[in-house]
Amino acid sequence: MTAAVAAVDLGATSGRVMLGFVSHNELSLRPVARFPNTPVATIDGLHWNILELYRNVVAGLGAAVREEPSLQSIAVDSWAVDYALMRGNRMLGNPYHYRDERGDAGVEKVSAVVSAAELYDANGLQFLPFNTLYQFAADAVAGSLDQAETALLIPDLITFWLTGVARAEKTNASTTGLLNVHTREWDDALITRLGLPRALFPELVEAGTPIGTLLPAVASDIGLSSQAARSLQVTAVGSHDTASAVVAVPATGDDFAYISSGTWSLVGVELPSAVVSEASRLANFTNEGGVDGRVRYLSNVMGLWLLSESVRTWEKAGGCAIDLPDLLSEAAAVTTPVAVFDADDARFLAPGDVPSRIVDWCASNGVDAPRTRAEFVRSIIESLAHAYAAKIEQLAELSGRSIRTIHIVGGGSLNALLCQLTADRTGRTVLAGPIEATAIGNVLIQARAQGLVTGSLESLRSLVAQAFAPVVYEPRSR
Ligand code: LFR
Repeated sequence: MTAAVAAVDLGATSGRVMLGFVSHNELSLRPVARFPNTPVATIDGLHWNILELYRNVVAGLGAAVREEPSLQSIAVDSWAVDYALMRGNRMLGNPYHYRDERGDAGVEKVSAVVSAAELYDANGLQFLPFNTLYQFAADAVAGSLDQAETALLIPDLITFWLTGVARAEKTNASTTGLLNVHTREWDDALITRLGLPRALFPELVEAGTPIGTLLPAVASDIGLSSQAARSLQVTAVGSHDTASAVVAVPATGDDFAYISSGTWSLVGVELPSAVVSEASRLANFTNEGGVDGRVRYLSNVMGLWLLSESVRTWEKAGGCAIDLPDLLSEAAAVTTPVAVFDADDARFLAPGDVPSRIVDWCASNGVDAPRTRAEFVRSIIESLAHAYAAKIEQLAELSGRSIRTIHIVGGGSLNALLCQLTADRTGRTVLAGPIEATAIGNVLIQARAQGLVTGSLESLRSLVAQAFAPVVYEPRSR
């Protein structure tokens, strides 16, 4: 029997509500709502417009139950690391965006207490200046933690608003830097050492755990009777979007790497246990928690943010919209060599004029900068493919995994130039798609919790491979 579940997937630039239809041999997806996620800068920094997001989530769920009144389950995933501080039911402030610079003060504070090596031993995470623990340290300095009773990561906050139940789902909790990499429990020793209140951190749950039913007011907002609402479960899935995306990589065997390519590109392999060697720490590879206790051993590459932020800059300057497919075709037609810059340079993290920063990078590295928009785009895509290739070699070496194929999932899998250049620069076959891997991973873990499908991640992945055949890119000789 095919049944329907709803995935709420909040990305850094847009959100969506998707219906997923699943049985033991069928999987399909239907979008019911898409909405922009536009951050807001105020005098105290860069914030998520969380209430607007929630309003869109509720409206999207309303559309979902109108289309599928027998909906069985709902689950939420989003980008990682960011959170709201709560006192009882009250949100104490608007959540900050991870691209806000306040984390930098937190980095200094944390490093004065715990060395980078000790931290990696405890949490196994790559250094990113916005990891939650640095944001907490900045909050502590600002006195913002004084009134707080609980901290809820974004998907946990939305789930709390839907159900009234406050939990911390483990895949996303692993990105806080406060979960122990080996036990996958809150690291009490580290939390105490950092002077953070232990009570801030809710009970942990695994992906696949039922969380609760909708609050009566929410049920009525989405147009469900309270009786119908009783048979609709809100479920925890891999609530870190990347964890859900990795669930839906249509791979067979284990000699593959994945690139979850969206605002960020997460380049990694899935492992049974963490790699916390000194070489891994120095290479800044992370051990994030995956669904079913797997380890997402990966590295963040700056990603298509470089392109979207460039387009935003040009559109602002020109006052008119840019046709991205046209620009990508022009970039594909560029035949002159273009600069390959370090996509991970810290200067590209904050919102702003990325093309000028590329010119700066080229000037400080003695390289000719791109001149036309097509050249900039080509330079960005060549630089991303170059970064992917370097990370894939490091991954193979640090993890001991042999990597035969590379799965690109997420929005970037639609970018033929990026997929082909990745095949060329890595010398490996690239299998592109599905585009909506995150929503699919979210749907599948709900479906498994509902008993609609059974089995390991491998059997879920074979369902994905059947339903969404990837596009193949073979490496061209250079
Ligand atoms: C991707 C992602 C990455 C995380 C970054 C910030 O959407 O979740 O995995 O490092 O956003 O949260």
